[in-house]
Amino acid sequence: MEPSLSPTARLEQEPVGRLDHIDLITVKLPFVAPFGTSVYVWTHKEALLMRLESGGLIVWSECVADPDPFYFHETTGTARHIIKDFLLPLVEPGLTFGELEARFGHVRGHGMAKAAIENGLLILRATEKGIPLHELLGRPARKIPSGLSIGLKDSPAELLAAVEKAVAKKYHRIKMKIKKGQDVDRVRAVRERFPDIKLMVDANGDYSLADTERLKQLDAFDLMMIEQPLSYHDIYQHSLLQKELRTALCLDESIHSLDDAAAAIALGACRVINIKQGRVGGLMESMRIARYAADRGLGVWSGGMDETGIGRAVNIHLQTAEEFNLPGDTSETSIYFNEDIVEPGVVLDPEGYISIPGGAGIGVKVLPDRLMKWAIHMERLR
Ligand code: OSB
Ligand code: MG
Repeated sequence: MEPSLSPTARLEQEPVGRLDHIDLITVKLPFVAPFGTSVYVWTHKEALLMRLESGGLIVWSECVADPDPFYFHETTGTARHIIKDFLLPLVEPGLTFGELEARFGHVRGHGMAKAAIENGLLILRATEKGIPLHELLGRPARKIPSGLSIGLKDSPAELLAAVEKAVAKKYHRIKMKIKKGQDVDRVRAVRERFPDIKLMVDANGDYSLADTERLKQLDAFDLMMIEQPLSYHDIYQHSLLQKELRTALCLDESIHSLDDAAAAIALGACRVINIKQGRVGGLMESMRIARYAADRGLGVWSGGMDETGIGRAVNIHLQTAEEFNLPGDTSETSIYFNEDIVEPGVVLDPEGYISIPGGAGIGVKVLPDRLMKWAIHMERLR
């Protein structure tokens, strides 16, 4: 294939494999501790996993949707419905990934459902070729910087303790969740105690333009960025807010596609983009957004949905792309789970980096006993 093609253009020409069987398995894993945000407090990760079987190979992918529509409108329930009734019937061997994406384009939205299939088929393709996923994406291996997302805590003391642990682990940047009433004072407390750490905040859309003066107070703390301060649905108002703030804004919830990213950049609505591969419909659109945004001087990082080891591994492979120029929300498995469903888990090296799991595909193995222990639903689609 022509070496001049971009990695995504090359991927578009790869053939989609034959699917002998496809199963959806829902697991419900307890979190080590509740994860609090301005929109909800999660105590478990309920994940919709996809098992793809082809010519004796078995690979897995993960739909990043939650069972509830509190962070994003898609849920494990809507994803199951869209996958089963609309997307899977469009998957045929002999298609290229570009053609598959075009077919999926007929279904409006539902990026998390689309991503589960597209990523699964890309992982299958890499596994068939005997290469790691990042190599199929056209990227050499590199050590991935780590980042932690610290949920809302009951007290400043608990927050400081969590930050202290993360600093000791050498996380490359620390994000703390904020919400109205748990913002300026909390950030000040962390900043006073840790003057030099790379720190950012995520509001998950808790504020409105009426809170501009309050948000301006955050300019005093040398934050890397403020993630999604305004509505989950907004781009324009963020562009007005960005003009009032010195601190960079980062969009998460509002960005569902390359077109959204282009609109946000054209409007000056953010200086950083959090790319969640599920939220934007999969790895190929993620790479397009990353290229587009990095070429225009934006910060780009890979977000997380507190995934099991399957989705976590996908995010790690994606971040081999050099357009991901900031540490993302990729933390150690043990931050969320005592018992994950895969091996090996994610661990940080002494400098806080994450290494790419070796071997073909995503490089992690699903443990059948763990899967059975935590599964709450199973369904064969094909
Ligand atoms: O807003 O980035 C977010 C988790 C679930 C839903 C939304 C968000 C998050 C996180 C955690 O911040 C990211 C992670 O550690 O995977
Ligand atoms: Mg966020």
